[in-house]
Amino acid sequence: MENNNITYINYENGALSGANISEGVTTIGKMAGFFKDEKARAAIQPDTIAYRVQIHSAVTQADKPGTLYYGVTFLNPGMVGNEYYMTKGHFHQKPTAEYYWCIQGQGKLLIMDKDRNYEVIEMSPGTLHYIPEEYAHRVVNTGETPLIFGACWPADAGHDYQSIVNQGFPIRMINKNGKPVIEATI
Ligand code: PAN
Ligand code: ZN
Repeated sequence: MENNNITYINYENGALSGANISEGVTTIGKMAGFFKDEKARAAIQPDTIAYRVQIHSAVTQADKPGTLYYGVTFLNPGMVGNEYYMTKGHFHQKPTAEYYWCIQGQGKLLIMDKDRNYEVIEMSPGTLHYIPEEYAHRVVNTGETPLIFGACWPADAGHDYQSIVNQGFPIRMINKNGKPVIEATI
């Protein structure tokens, strides 16, 4: 029996239910400028869901230092041209670290510092990732099933998407002969 004040985590698929949950949806239509092949992106039905994020918030004031958010992202499998579905990616406005952990699926975590030094890190069920402060982070689903990952970050971090729109990441994950390969961004 569910108690109204309790939040539950489904340990199979990461889904949250119960109290204090909100959900955000990012469609392919909202991702103009993020993929290499903008023509291919624009040709996809704009309400096609790239990913959903459930957020648990017990925070009454979002910019209060010391508070936390907990989120779970459900990143669908799919391609835009030959590029895998991915999250937009962002820097935190305040230099704050974040934990990611993979619950289901297969993919890559891309991180990049201000000097555009980057790393490509394997994500598979059970992998835990500490994203240092001042590193942009993006997740790419290179598998054929949803990539589901949890996250926990300071509620006052803020999200800077504009730097990513302007400069992108130095690399992209491309499907070449059925395998994910790293391609340098020109
Ligand atoms: C995550 C991300 C989530 C969606 O909760 O916000 O995976 O990715 P984008 O925000 O890049 O669209 C997180 O990193 N929070 O800080
Ligand atoms: Zn973040």
